[in-house]
Amino acid sequence: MTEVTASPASVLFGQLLPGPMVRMFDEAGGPVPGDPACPLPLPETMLELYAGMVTGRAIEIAATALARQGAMAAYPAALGQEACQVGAVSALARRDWLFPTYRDTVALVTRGVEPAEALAGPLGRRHAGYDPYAHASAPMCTPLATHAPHGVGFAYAARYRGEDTVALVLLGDGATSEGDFHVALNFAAVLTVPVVFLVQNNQYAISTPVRRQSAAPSLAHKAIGYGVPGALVDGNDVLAVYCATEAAVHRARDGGGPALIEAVTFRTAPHTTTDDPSRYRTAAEEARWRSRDPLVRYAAYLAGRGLLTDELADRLQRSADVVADNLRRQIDEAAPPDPHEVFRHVYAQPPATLLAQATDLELEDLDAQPGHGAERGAP
Ligand SMILES: Cc1ncc(C[n+]2csc(CCOP(=O)(O)OP(=O)(O)O)c2C)c(N)n1
Ligand SMILES: [Mg+2]
Repeated sequence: MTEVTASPASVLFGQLLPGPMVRMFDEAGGPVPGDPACPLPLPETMLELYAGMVTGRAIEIAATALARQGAMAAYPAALGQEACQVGAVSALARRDWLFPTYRDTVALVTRGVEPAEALAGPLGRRHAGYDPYAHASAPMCTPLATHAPHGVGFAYAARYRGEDTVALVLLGDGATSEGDFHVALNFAAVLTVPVVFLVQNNQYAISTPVRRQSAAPSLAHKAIGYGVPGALVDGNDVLAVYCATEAAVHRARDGGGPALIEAVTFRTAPHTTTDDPSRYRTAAEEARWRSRDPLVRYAAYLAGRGLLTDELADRLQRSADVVADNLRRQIDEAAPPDPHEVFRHVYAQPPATLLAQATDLELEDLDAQPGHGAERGAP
């Protein structure tokens, strides 16, 4: 399976139209027929990818439970998408930059962000929660695709300064219908910007299935209109995602310009903890995708290659459980957020409307103190 004759970048991105879906192992974790698209990573890298997915899943389960217990208003879990996020981010160099969405907690944790910091947004805590510069990761973006032009501008600016930074922009299937996605692809292509767009096609944009989102043969096909090569990848095969992203990142760093990767996957969780997916998808569809669980498939693959024993799998699960326990403890023990924080670090000179709201909040604080409400004439 390690026999790769041409470079992965030329195989995957040598033409604009996506080729057949890239897979390094099949749905049972067995070998795929034909030539592999990429050489295999080192065994330790393959195990790191597995450990990252196990930890990612433990965090997503813990975060979902915390949301259901009221610690967050809602949580958009990426259960089922661990291979996409761990595989893509692991292909970056430290100096590269990640541009994540609200669903990319696992991607941020893979980048080294503390889980509790990565969850700051849904927890309603301080701004991004983490230091973007310390982790070369932009704040999570909730407006769909607005971070795509940011990623392009960032990578363009880095190249202008003589740095060889590549930006990885993560997007959802629904986000590919946004104007910003198209603007970003166009600028990136015309200016040969070192940016990789990775679409996690998890089949739904809230309740809208991808077939009602786009009439394109695949989302990777959208690239050709901009002169960008597209690749279709099995998003539940972590080695395929890793290999395609690594090839795209190298190509971008070498001056080859942007690429679009569509990673085909499924969110087994609801859109957020406030959503009821039984309203728009069937139990049969969910069961079909659960049988392609990226962790189960990869564990079978690694076991088949003699790299993962039951004992090692247990050990990795136990360390992931410790990470999830720490997350729960940190969130339980954290002081409540200071609501005044939202007014800080946004504007050098805050507009009058914001200043008025900040003053109202301070007056409310005063009212809450014994004796003050009466002085201001409050009932
Ligand atoms: C510009 C914009 N419009 C609408 C929304 C509301 N919204 C939040 S998530 C979402 C669906 C996004 O689907 P997709 O891009 O597939 O990402 P996924 O949630 O599946 O990861 C929508 C419409 C938004 N956040 N931003
Ligand atoms: Mg989606």
